[in-house]
Amino acid sequence: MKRLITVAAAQLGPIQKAEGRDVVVARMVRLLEQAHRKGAHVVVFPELAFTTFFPRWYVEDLDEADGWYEQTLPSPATQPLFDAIRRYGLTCYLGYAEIAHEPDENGVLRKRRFNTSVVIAPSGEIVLKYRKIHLPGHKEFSTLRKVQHLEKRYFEVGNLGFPVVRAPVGPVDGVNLGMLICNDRRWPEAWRELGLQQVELTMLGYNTPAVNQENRGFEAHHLRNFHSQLSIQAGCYQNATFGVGVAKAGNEDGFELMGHSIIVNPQGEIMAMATSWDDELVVADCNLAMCELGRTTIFNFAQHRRLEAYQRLASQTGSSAPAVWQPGQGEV
Ligand code: CDT
Repeated sequence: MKRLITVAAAQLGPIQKAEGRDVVVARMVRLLEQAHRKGAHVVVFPELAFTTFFPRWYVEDLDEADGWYEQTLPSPATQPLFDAIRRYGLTCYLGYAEIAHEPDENGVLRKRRFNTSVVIAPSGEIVLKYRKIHLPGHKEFSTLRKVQHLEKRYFEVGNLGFPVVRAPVGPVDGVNLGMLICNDRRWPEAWRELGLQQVELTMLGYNTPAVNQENRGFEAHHLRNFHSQLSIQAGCYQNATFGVGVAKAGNEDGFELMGHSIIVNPQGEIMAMATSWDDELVVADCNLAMCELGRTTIFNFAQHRRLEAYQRLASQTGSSAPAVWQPGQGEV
């Protein structure tokens, strides 16, 4: 039996450093209006959707950067977005920078900063929260790089694991919803955590520089998008899930972010793709029943996974060099 929902990727064009939340929120509300007109049930926005990609800017004292973060959600500035979600009866994925006042791992209450995403129900209620785990970049100002990527300075590693929840979406009573944020999409372990919870719709936003800025060797420009799509398509196929990858794209104060937002099916095929570097909505009709084929056959995890052979996966972080074979030694 078909379980059909219409999914929208709401790509955002650039947000300049000086631009205020009110302007961005108005642009997002326009995308929600379009999504409603096109019959969408769920809308996915990018990572850190309310601001420019601020981790490219160095600040000495993080407290001076509080303006980039949300202290509450909604706030007076973001309330129009929640009003539109409720008006149009949409489910929504939203990425934002979060300040939380909560105990740390030692039980000490303090101000904490996370790169966060939430699923918002049509009622405006927060259904699920995820805090980015694979933070790329570096903590201190780097003289080696062409452009700073200070996510490790601005955010703590997420402490909520990779949650999945079953919630109503549009006409379908229960959809298994999961989230990733940007760099997470490159890590098969993150996808598998979701796959092991039978995720059916994996939503992720990204801010990906259009060129490699590490300054440690040449990477052809077209590979930026190739690697992004390769990761999302493989993650969807190997975990039998639909996927929505949504960019913040375009030229932010002279720094380019790639676009190419996509909606992918559980076979790993791209169903729809953005073609601009601007605000753009792309939609696809997704039959969630498609997830069952992979989940019950080639990726039937209960039948085919071999934990006894995966010991390194959860015990070793960095790679280690293998044993060296010598001629005459025989089989190692
Ligand atoms: N925002 C984010 O995670 N961006 C990274 C850039 C990697 S280069 C430091 C990404 O994986 O797209």
